[in-house]
Amino acid sequence: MYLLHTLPLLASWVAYAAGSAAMKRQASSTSSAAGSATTLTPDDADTECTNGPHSRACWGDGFSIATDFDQKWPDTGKTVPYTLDITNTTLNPDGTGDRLVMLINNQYPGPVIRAQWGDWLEITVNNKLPNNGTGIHWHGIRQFETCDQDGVPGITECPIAPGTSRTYRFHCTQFGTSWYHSHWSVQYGVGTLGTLVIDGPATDNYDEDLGPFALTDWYDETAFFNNPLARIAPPQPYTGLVNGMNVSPDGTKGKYYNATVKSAKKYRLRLINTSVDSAFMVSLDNHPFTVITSDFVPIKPYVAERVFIGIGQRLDVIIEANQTASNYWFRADVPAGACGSNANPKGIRAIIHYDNTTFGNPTSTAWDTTGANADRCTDESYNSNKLEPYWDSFVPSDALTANPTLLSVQAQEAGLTTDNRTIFRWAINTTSLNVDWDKPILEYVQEGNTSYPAYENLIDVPDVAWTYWVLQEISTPGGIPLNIPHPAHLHGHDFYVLGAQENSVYTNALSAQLNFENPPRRDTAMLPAGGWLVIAFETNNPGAWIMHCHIAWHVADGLATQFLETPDQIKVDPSFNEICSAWRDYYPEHAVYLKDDSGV
Ligand SMILES: *C1O[C@H](CO)[C@@H](O)[C@H](O)[C@H]1NC(C)=O
Ligand SMILES: *[C@@H]1O[C@H](CO)[C@@H](O)[C@H](O)[C@H]1NC(C)=O
Ligand SMILES: *[C@@H]1O[C@H](CO)[C@@H](O)[C@H](O)[C@H]1NC(C)=O
Ligand SMILES: *[C@@H]1O[C@H](CO)[C@@H](O)[C@H](O)[C@H]1NC(C)=O
Ligand SMILES: *[C@@H]1O[C@H](CO)[C@@H](O)[C@H](O)[C@H]1NC(C)=O
Ligand SMILES: *[C@@H]1O[C@H](CO)[C@@H](O)[C@H](O)[C@H]1NC(C)=O
Ligand SMILES: *[C@@H]1O[C@H](CO)[C@@H](O)[C@H](O)[C@H]1NC(C)=O
Ligand SMILES: *[C@@H]1O[C@H](CO)[C@@H](O)[C@H](O)[C@H]1NC(C)=O
Ligand SMILES: *[C@@H]1O[C@H](CO)[C@@H](O)[C@H](O)[C@H]1NC(C)=O
Ligand SMILES: [Cu+2]
Repeated sequence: MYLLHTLPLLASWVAYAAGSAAMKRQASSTSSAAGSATTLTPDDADTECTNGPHSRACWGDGFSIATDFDQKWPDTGKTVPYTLDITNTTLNPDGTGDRLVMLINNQYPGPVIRAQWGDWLEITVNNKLPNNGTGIHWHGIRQFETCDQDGVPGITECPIAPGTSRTYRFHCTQFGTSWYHSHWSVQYGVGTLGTLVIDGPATDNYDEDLGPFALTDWYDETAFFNNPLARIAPPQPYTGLVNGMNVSPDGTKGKYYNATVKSAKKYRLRLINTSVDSAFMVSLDNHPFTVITSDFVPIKPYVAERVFIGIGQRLDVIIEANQTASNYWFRADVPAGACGSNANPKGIRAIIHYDNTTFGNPTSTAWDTTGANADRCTDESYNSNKLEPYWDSFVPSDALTANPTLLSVQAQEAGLTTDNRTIFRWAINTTSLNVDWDKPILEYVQEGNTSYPAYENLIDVPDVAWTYWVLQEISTPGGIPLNIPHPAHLHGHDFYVLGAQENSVYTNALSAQLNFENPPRRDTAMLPAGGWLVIAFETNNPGAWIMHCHIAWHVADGLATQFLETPDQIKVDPSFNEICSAWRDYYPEHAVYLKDDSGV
C-alpha cells in the first residue's frame, strides 16, 4: 500500500527537526500509482529499518525516502573535510595532445566529494592559479540559510584571489548526485569541476553503486579562447569524455572509461552532464535504465532505454546485469540539431564489462533510436508520468490562476565584427547580467544599500510566498532571431516545472495546460527552443540566488537574473570581508588579464 499521499504531515504546519521556521506544506488529495519499491511513510516506525540492497528506501533515525528534504533533514553533527587545490596545468585525456586546463587536485574530473545525508561539508579551496580568480559553486545544493557559501563570484562572494584560500561550509540537507564547478567566468570549461555524492535513501533497490558518470564535451581550445568566438558562432567540440576518458576520434589513442559488473546484480549509475555546450542522449546497450532521480529529487521509478540529460542536469539510473556476460557500450550521444554537436565520428563512449568475461571493445548493438528513443533536445517528457517526484506535493494554482511574471530570453545585438558578422549577447528582460566581482550583492545586503545597478538584473521577491515565472524565448522586439533551447538553472531552490512548450508564446489562456499536481521538481530544466517554460518556487531561503542558462557561453554573455529573497535575514560569514579585501588587493592592479564577460 502506498500511504504517502494521505499523510497528515504534508497537509499541516509542522515543526522541523532542523530548527528552521515552520512552513506550510500543500498536499494533494489525489493518489497515483506508486511504481515504487517502497511503502514508507514519513517518520513512521518503519523508518528505523536499515538501508541495504533490498531496502534502499530506509535510512534511519526517523528519516527515509518518504522524508521530503525541503521540509526536514537529519543533522549528524559530523563534518567531512576536503581540500581542493586548483592549479594551472595541462591534460591530454585522449592522447591527441596537451591542452591548458585548470584542474582540481591535478585530476579531471576533480575528486568525488562524498558525504552522508545530514553531514556538514567543509571544503577548503586553495587558488594556486597564477592569473585567475576562482569561486566554487556546489550545484543543486540548497544552501538553506547559507547563501554566502553558494560560491558565485560577484553575487555571493568576491572571487578567491590567486595565492589565497577560502573554506566553504554547508549542511547536506539533500541527498543524491551532483557536481561542483567554478562559477568564475567560463573557468569550469577548462576542467575546474568535480562530482558530488550525498548518500541517502532511494526509490528503488540496487546492489552496488557504480558512482558518477560525468559526461562532457571537450574542445581543442580553452573556454577562455572559445568564449568570444561563441558570441558569433559556437565552436564545435572535437570530442567528449566520460569521467575524463575517451578514445581519440581516429581510434588510435586514449582509453574508454570502464566499469565492471557481476551477473544478476543491480547497479546504480549517477549520470551528470558537466558540458559547456552539449546535451546528451545516454544509453547502455541491452540494459534499460530504471530512472530514480532527476537532479537531487527522488522520483517514482520509470524505465527508459535512452534518456536526455541537459547541461547541469543529473539522472540516477539502475541497471540490472541480466544479459549474456560480455562487454557493452555505454553511449552518450549528442542529439543532432540545436543542442550542440560533436565532431568525433566514434562517439562518446565507455564500456560496461561483466566480470567473468575477457575485457575488450564491445560488439553490442545500440538501442533503436526511433519513437520514445528518438533524439531530442527537451527534457524527459513532462506530460507523461516520468520525472514525477516521489513525494507528493502540489503547487497552489488559485493565487495566480497562472499569471506568472514574464522573463523574456533573447539574443541581442552587441556590435559587428570587422567582416560585418553580428556579435550578440544574451539577455533576460533585455538586460544582460554583469556582476561586479569586487562588489557582490551580499555586500549591498550587509550595507543595507538597495541601489543595485540595473546590470545586476536583480528581482526583489516577496517573503515566504509562492512565485511563478514564465521564461519565454523571443526574438522581437529588439532581439535577433536565434531560437535555441537553454538549460535554466536556479540556485538556492528546487523549482517546480509546471509546463513547457517549444515554438510557442505563453498566454494566460494556456494556464489550463499547466500541471500543479505533483509536477516535476528539479534545479535545472530545459527552456525549449522558441518556446516557454513555466516554473514556480516558494521563497523560503534567504539569499541572492542566481538563475541562469547553464550553457557556459550564454551565462558568460549575460543570460541570467537573480532573485533577492528576505535580505534582512541573510547571514554572512565574517570571512566574507577578508576575502573581498584580498581580491581588491589583487584586482585590477595586479591582474594580468581583465574581466571580459559577465563574470559568472
Ligand atoms: C548539458 O547539456 C546542455 C544541453 O542542454 C548543455 O547546454 C549544458 O551546458 C550541459 N552541461 C551541463 C553541465 O549541464
Ligand atoms: C599555465 O599553464 C600553461 C600550460 O602548462 C603554460 O603554458 C602557462 O605558461 C602557465 N601559465 C603560468 C602563468 O604559469
Ligand atoms: C578499467 O578501469 C579500471 C579502473 O576502474 C582500470 O584500472 C583498468 O585499467 C581499466 N581497464 C581497461 C582495460 O581499460
Ligand atoms: C558468468 O557468470 C554468470 C553468473 O554466474 C553465468 O551465468 C555465465 O554463464 C558466466 N559467463 C561466462 C562467460 O563465464
Ligand atoms: C533484465 O532486467 C530488465 C530490468 O532492468 C528487465 O526489464 C528485463 O526484462 C530483464 N531481462 C531478462 C532477460 O531478464
Ligand atoms: C560592413 O558594412 C558596412 C556598412 O554596410 C560597409 O560599408 C562595409 O563595407 C562592410 N564591410 C565588409 C567587410 O563587408
Ligand atoms: C519583464 O518584462 C515584462 C514585459 O515588460 C514585464 O511584464 C515583467 O514584469 C518583467 N519582469 C520583471 C521581473 O520585472
Ligand atoms: C550603494 O552602492 C553604490 C554602488 O556601489 C554606491 O555608488 C553607493 O554609494 C552606495 N550607497 C550607499 C548609501 O552606500
Ligand atoms: C584566466 O586565465 C586564462 C588562461 O591564462 C586567460 O586566458 C584569461 O584571460 C584569464 N581571465 C582572467 C579574467 O583573468
Ligand atoms: Cu542558453
